[in-house]
Amino acid sequence: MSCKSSLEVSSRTLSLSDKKADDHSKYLMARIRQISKMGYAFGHQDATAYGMGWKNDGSLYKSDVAEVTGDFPGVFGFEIGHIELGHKQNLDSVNFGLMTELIRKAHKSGGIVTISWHPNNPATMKSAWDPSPAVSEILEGGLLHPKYQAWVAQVAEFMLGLKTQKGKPIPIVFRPFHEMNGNWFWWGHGNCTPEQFQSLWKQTYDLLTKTHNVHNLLYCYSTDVVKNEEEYLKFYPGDAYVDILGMDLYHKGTTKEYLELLEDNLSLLAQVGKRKNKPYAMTEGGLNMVTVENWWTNVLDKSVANKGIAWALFWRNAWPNHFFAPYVGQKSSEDFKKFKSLANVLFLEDIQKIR
Ligand code: BMA
Repeated sequence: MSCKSSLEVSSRTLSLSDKKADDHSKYLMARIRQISKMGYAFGHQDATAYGMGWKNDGSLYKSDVAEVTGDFPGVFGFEIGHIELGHKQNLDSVNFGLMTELIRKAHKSGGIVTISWHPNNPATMKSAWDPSPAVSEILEGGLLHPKYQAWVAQVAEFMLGLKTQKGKPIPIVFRPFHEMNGNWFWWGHGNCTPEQFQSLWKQTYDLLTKTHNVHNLLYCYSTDVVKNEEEYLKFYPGDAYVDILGMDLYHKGTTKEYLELLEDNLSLLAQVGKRKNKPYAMTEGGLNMVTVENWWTNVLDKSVANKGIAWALFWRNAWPNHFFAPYVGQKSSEDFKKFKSLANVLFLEDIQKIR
């Protein structure tokens, strides 16, 4: 006899953008909604793939965050840039086979998995940061449409391959084409029109859901910092194509500026999320090298605690001058432990209970 929680049973009645979304995806959505009622989950990009001074070769399971606090993040971010090229590893040198295994482990332990995608520029084959016009060429009717279809087929194959040991699909929060209101990606502001962006989103969505029958994805729309709601929704493809709303909010200026930025942007995100009845999250963020000792409790939690976000995901611990979560001995690690112990801050052990 299977023993399903009441959350799992009630989740069956949830309606997602993908009308054929599987029950596991609906259950993930129900858990995400529940999380935001209790606090917010801490997330980390590539948490188990590598950290400061180490790289997972397949024989370990650890994370900088767990070394500091004793617990893993509640949300695990992964990145599939270069899957479209058929490469064995992503743009940050994470092997896709290992990634699949780490996603399986994160899911099995009760964590939430979110995947971003920084595809190369399909027109020039340079990186995602090459702003040369490309979107019009990959849309239906464009010269590069067949190539783009093949790219999405690779994404579909990866997503369909995400299964538990028992062969059940693993639900994923998929966050393609993010920060589109900025001008640094080929799908971003100034490099395509909002209408072209919306077509790109819908065509990708249709290819995944209809052509390839991928039904384990929740679709997350996430901008960079915005000035107002109009800017937030400028590229929005429509409620029928989005399940979760997000924003990427990095601390780049002074602390005072970041506090204001969080207040303004997350209040706006909350407003849109509530009106649309969609959960919302800080889909990326952090202070590079966490140079402020009490940043977690005094800057971050202070401003995000009452906003209703489901999670806040911090970017990858890549190099000594590019990391967003503490490691053992790092300046902010004592404060990070305090942060973890706050009742509203949910790490893996807390998330496990939401089921
Ligand atoms: C950026 C940097 C890059 C990385 C990219 C995709 O913010 O971390 O080094 O390649 O994200 O993960």
